[in-house]
Amino acid sequence: MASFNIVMPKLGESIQEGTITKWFVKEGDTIEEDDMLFEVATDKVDSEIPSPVDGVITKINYPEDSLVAVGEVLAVVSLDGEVEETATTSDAPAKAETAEASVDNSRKLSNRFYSPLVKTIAQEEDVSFDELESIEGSGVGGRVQKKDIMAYLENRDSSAAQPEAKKESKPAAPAAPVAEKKAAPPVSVGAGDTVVEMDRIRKLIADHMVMSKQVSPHVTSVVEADVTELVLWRNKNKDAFQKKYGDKITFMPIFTEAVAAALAEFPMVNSSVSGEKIVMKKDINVGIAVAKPDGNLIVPVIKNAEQRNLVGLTKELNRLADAARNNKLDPSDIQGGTFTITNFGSFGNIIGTPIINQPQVAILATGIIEKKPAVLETPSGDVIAIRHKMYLSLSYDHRIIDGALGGAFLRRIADHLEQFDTNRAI
Ligand code: CO6
Repeated sequence: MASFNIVMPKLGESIQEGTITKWFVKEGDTIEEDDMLFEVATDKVDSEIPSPVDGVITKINYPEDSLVAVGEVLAVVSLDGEVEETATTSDAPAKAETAEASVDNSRKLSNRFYSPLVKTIAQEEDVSFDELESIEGSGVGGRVQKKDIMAYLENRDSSAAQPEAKKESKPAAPAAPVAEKKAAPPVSVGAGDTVVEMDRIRKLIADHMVMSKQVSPHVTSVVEADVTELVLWRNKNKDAFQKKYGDKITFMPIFTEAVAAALAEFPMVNSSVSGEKIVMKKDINVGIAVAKPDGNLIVPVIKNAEQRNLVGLTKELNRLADAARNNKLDPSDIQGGTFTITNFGSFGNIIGTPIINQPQVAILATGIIEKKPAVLETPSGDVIAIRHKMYLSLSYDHRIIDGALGGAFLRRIADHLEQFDTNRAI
């Protein structure tokens, strides 16, 4: 009897485990490919996971509410529907094969599902396991679909003359081990104090913040930008923009546009550290910190931000912010970020020192835009004028970004904002 292992998928770059919050199937159920199997909650997002195969569920290894590591076998599906035999045959586990094993027997574990169709195409086209793992999936939970592997093959064929490109797509060496977490001092609880249990997301955010500070030596630089022109432009155009495109334009899309342009000019900032190597990312994927109504924080990602115009950035930001606030984000919406912006100007703050969103190497905080008296140099001498100003703070990883680079990159973002083209048509 052929069987298939359903494993805990990896739903994000830094996610190592997930909680099964709901099973939609039980042992003995017949399922078809793409039927929903279970719901998993991670530190970033809740997601429903579909079946990559047809068959019968013969075994469920973990009950609801179990916290399970990525790659663990959650359930076994009999591919030929022999329910009784599977349940009673003692050698069934020995025959079980994972999708990955049939692609490359040297790799026993994968964090992703591959449907039999995708596996067959991979085998026929001689796609290695590492290559398969590097393909970005457009299906639910980032699953690689037929169209994804076909697009990959088309691309691979056209770049066959460049073997280096393929070499570079292999995953880099794992990051160096992180120093052990220090024990926090004991806290005394007095009469009248209230003790609140952290929820799951809060615990995970807390762990990630500590991890980031342990991994990266943070430094923060600050610049002030005179954004009067862009404020006037936005105020003049915001109603017409909403009428024309059906979306409200705030300052965030303009900040994102400036950041994406600066990242294209300073590719070292758009990177990750892997052991003793620096992985400079091809794509410029800008994460936006969104404050959720439950008090937690999530960072959906605007993919290929440098390729989008202001309308595209506005629409994508509004879609992501809305989905984030309503728990409707897809796992792919929070994956692949290469840089993050946190706009604490939203709640009136001026300057801050944000914590890097690992495994990225820098994060920008945008403060509130305020009217201020400023000295302007004019042909007839200095004058004091009322200008719209804001602070931009950049925290960066001093392992690979020194003050000169971090400072120049930050100044470039400010320059882009100050030089905003006020004649831009909407
Ligand atoms: N200056 C002036 N006015 C602003 C600013 C700034 N920086 N930011 C927003 N706004 C205005 C904005 O233009 C809207 O005004 P109108 O268009 O005139 O109505 C209004 O404030 C509301 O904007 P909103 O926040 O709804 O939309 P925006 O597109 O600007 O931001 C968002 C989208 C998803 C980023 C935002 O809603 C949000 O969630 N912000 C909080 C992000 C957050 O919590 N970050 C973590 C901070 S903690 O980083 C941290 C350093 C440590 C402490």
